[in-house]
Amino acid sequence: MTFNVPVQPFDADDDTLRAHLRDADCPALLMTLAHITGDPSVLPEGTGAHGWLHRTNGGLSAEQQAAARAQGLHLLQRLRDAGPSAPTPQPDPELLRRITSWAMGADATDLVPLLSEEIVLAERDPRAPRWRMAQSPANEGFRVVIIGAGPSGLLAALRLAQAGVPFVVYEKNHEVGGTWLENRYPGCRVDVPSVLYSFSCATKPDWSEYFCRQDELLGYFQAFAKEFGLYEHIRFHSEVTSARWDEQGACWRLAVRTAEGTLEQRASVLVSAVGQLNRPRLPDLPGRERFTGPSFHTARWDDSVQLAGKRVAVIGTGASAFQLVPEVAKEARELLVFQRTPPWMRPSPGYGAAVPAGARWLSAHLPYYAAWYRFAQLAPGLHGAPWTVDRGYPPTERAVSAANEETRAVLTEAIQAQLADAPELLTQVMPRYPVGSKRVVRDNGAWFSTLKRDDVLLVTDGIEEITPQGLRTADGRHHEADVLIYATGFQAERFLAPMTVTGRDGIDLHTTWDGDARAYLGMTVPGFPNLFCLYGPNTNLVGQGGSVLYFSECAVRYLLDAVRLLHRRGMRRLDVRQDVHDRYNARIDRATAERAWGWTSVRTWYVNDKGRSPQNWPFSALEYWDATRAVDPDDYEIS
Ligand code: N01
Repeated sequence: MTFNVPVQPFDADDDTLRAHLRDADCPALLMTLAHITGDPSVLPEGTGAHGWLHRTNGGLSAEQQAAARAQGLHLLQRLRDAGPSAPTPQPDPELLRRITSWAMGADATDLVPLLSEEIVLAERDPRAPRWRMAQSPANEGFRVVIIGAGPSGLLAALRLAQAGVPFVVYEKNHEVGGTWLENRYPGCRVDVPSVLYSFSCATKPDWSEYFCRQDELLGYFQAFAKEFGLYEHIRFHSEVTSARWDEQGACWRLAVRTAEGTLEQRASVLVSAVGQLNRPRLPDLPGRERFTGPSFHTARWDDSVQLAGKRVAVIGTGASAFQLVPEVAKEARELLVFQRTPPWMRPSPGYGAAVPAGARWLSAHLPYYAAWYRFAQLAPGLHGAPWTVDRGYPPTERAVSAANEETRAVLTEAIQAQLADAPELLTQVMPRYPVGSKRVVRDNGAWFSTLKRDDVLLVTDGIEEITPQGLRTADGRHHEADVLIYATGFQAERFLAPMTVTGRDGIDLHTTWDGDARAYLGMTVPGFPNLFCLYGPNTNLVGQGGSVLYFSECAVRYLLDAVRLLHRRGMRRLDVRQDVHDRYNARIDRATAERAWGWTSVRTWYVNDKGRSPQNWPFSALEYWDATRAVDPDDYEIS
């Protein structure tokens, strides 16, 4: 796999170009046209608003789509005839503003700085560090340790390598990929568009599916590590079990468990890239140990267990179950699905679909098309999503605002349309809480067509106990099962577990957090100098449009700026000020109270036992980008 391939010259005839254009995403094509021709009047008025509920081809009429394709053909002909010398200018800020405002359906002046990093040719990497660490005696011995070679850890490794900062990555597994290595249950795939669930500095024009499968994504991260020479920096089978801050030495002292025993290591800066969603949560149900058949969690898939001919029970109806259940139903003799709270589902016809050849061709040959297509996926999250509570509405457990009610109506209609012939099922699956309170899952029709099968049963009575042969529900019924699969999620709130982290004056991170993790910008914690968390507290984006990887890009840029700051000032310790941290978290909590997940009483992994969300970012994706562009030295005690 090669990344960032420059757009390729082409000599295809007109019919071939027309065929490619039939597969174009028309909003992306129109934005590309406006950009390359410098003429935003090609964008049809009254269209283009990319709301949270993406419509296929932006809701453009058939005539508007045909016009876009016709103009696209002229542009392709011009580029073909001009050959490699065809000019492909960067858009100027005003052009960017006009195109982006069209896409957002509102003035998007605030997006221009971000977009000037996004709308670039594949071979450019505007987010790469523009400094290099000097090789000087003062820097001798400086090294960064990254814990984890999942997506965030790999990105941090690349950026440190680009800045010439010595680093090493410790990874407990045998390979890179993190959660995408560990989760390989049938049907596992990304439910964020592939073009967004990849790094802006490693674009891939030929994703095979709009939402690619686990193996393709794992292959992407492996290729990323290989292409950028990261493997040589990674120590596999190496688990950091503890980290202790050494004030005198201004460094972290680490214990790393390896096959050769526990090694002592030193880190000038410590980066936790251990993820949130990789410690399986098994439900606290009586009898769990007594089940006599095979049982396992989705993230610990047991290939040795044959499901064919078996009566299989799946507990849970979250994002993992949504992917798994349709696949298990194809194999098992009978399938029981235990649902506690039904999820809201978002119609996503492209989910599970192949990217047509023409669309891939355009990404590889039409300058900026891939960037504008990525922007079209990113756009809905950049200004937030319809889950902000409107106190005047007034909010109820049905909807928290008029926009939230509208979204509910669209999603309700989509569910009803699929279950017109199954009224009993409809009652069982209709959520009774505001959209956005829990993670909304992708719907391409597979979920309900599976639940409607004769050999599949949805059970909505609460599970009372697990028995040696199955599960007993609150109505007293016993449901026999040969195999039990826990699609019950992760201990997401246990950030950095099971590591022991000891900061200044011997304070313990987990005691400090007391089960309620907080950090400044999701990254730094007072009393724990030079420690940076990636995908840390309150960095989970609920508004669709961004991705975990987008947040990692922001956080890693901030990390690099912190390292640069230390070096520029000849300093060794960077400790976030308590008041800065507290003010920031108070702001997060105030905003959370005004979001559907902070307002509702429905149970979710977004909120911990203390009733607080240590998980979600309550603002727009744009705000995180803006907040992490550079370190403000005034936020830190630097010594
Ligand atoms: O876990 P979940 P997940 N009895 O916690 C149910 C990411 N992800 O693994 O809703 C009965 O969402 C529980 O019920 P309830 C993504 O961020 C990404 O599915 O609590 N049921 C729920 O239905 C996602 O949000 C991808 O009432 C019980 C389910 O188990 C996160 O991972 C793919 C129960 C757990 O759902 C977690 O998703 C997959 C009990 N005693 C996951 N206990 C991508 O594609 C729990 N449940 C990127």
